[in-house]
Amino acid sequence: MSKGRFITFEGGEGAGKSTQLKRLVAHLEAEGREVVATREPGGSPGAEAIRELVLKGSADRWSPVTETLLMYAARRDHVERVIRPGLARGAWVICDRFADSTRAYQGAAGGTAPELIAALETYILEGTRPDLTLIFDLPVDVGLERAHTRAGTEMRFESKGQAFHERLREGFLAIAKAEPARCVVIDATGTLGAVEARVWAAVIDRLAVHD
Ligand code: Z5A
Repeated sequence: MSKGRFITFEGGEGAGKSTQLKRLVAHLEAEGREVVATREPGGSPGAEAIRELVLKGSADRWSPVTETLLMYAARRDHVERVIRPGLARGAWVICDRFADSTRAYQGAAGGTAPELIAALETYILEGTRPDLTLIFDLPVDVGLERAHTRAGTEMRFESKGQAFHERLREGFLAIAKAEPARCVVIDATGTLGAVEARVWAAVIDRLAVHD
């Protein structure tokens, strides 16, 4: 059985992750791979129930520490029920947001202590880490403009203001700088086709996809 791979898509609002995730899934399925496309918060029934709680309501409904704990409760369920079983049977698991979103949203932008987040990563993930993380980067105003034009997602985080989103962008770029073996920054400006080509090039380069 071929080895499963775990790829996460990260970045600020409206960076194009969801759109590009579908395109990457199509490329991988065309190569004959089993792909599990999933998302956070959510991805399993229990985690989707927590998503309802955490994404709805006013911007200050939850403190950053409470959000961190809710994200990790959801993540543990998702890892146990979807991510680990998928990887164990050799699937490629492609996840729209994962642990780096907690580091960036609740940590860098929200002010939760990095020590708490690091401890949760250690004890809750127990070694389940992405093989590759694509960090979609674009100017905050462009991302928020794009996010406002798309339908069907919750607005709780978008309403947190420009300074929050600037800290978020810096937080994601700092993660990429600290872990260059795992992370690739994807320039998310330009056409859908141009970004898709950057994503595919990164996956081929880092994961030897044709092996
Ligand atoms: N969150 C957290 O705080 N802590 C955590 O640990 C985790 C999550 C896991 C989930 O929201 C929220 O949870 C998220 C962080 C927080 N904050 N918010 N809001 P979500 O699942 O509802 O949404 P999202 O993950 O933030 O994704 P998004 O903002 O909807 O954007 P996206 O997936 O990156 O982009 P998109 O939907 O593919 O594209 C957005 C629009 O831009 C759409 O109309 C596209 O057609 C358009 N688009 C995409 N690419 C392009 C290009 N290249 N050119 C022009 N237009 C484009």
